[in-house]
Amino acid sequence: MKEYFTNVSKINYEGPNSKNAYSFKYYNPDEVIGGKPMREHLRFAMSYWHTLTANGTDPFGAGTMLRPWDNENDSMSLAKARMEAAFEFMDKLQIDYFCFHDRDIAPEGKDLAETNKNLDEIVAMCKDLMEKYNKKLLWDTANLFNNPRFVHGAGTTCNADVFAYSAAQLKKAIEVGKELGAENYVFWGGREGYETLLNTDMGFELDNFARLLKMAVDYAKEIGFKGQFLIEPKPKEPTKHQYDFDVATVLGFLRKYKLDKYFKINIEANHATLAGHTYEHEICLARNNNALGSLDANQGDPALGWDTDQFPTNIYNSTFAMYEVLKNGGIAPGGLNFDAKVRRPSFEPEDLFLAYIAGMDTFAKGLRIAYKLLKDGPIEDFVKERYSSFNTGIGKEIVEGKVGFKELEKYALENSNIKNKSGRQEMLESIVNQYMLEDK
Ligand code: XUL
Ligand code: CO
Repeated sequence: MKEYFTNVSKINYEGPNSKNAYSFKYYNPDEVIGGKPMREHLRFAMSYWHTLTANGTDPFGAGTMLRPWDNENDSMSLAKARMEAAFEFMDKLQIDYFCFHDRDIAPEGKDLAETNKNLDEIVAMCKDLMEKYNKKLLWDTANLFNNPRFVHGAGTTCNADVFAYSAAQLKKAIEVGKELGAENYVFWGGREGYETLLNTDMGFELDNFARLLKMAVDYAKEIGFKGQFLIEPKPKEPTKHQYDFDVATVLGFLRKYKLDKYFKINIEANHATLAGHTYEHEICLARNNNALGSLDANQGDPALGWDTDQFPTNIYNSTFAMYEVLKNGGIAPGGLNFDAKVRRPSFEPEDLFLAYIAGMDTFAKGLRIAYKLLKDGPIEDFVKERYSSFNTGIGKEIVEGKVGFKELEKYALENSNIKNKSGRQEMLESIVNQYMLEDK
């Protein structure tokens, strides 16, 4: 098979003292941490769209990316070249999983039938390559946002014909997931939201969205698709009000429509910050509701405030994210998908490798620090002690449901000399720093 990335060979672990940019400093895939190899803790995935399909266009200018498949001029040859390159890329970077939208991997044809035919041809090729390279599909999804037909939404459109088209596209994408053994299936509601209530029946749109998801659940059951369904929240962009705003909103929606037992959540860092949360807040909330499904790893830029999808390089953020993942007992069958793109001026093919190395090392380092922090337990011990008033006496009776307002009033009247303890936030932050800086 043709080699695409001729300037880069396999990326190996060389440790923190290596000066070789094309090596891992912290990610050592088979190194065991807490009884599990790093690759199983992290379950890294390549995002097909940012890595193979994107060309660096922005609202102000044309694409800048130089790619080894640029000379392919018909759309199917281009799709095939990208698919071959994708596996070479994952192989060289030791990435075990990948994720795609249906339209990332194969071009649309003149109608849905031809589009599906294109997809079938590429999926067959993908399946062979997955076997050859021993790579797995973390999740697939349907792109229900790019084509102009989705201008008013897909599941939340005002046009029944578009709803039907969306259902058909979704049906096919679930079949593709089954064919390739996808471990999850993601719903990111690209156009599921609205701009103004002046033309929108919000209640009806949400009912319809639930109808579409219910059909997906029924169809998955019918064909025996076993992957976990996931919803990926995002508060805004492209619409002003995205219906799947954040984890809390999605949980409320799923419960209202009795879909909560079929769906978990795919949490993206940049979407969390756009919603005014931290990544770890969203992960913790999902974890506490048994709804943590998978993670899209990236970061935004606080000075910009939109979905910049940058490669994650902030070790505080990756540490806190991995701390939550470890507390969840791991992320499987989810994983860590780099929903991240190189900056427009990082236009050489080598930049793709350097960006993934940066992201993978950032999360590997985060995992190492989080593991030690959790194992030694200074934070956990502090938090446990902070709530210790609920372990005995009146606190225990509250937790056990043995007292109500009257008993508590009696207790409060007799114990009005209340003493609180400090929250010690600065001390705790300095403990985290100590673990960050001392970890080798
Ligand atoms: C968009 C986004 C998507 C989803 C998959 O902001 O995050 O790429 O991850 O559709
Ligand atoms: Co995403």
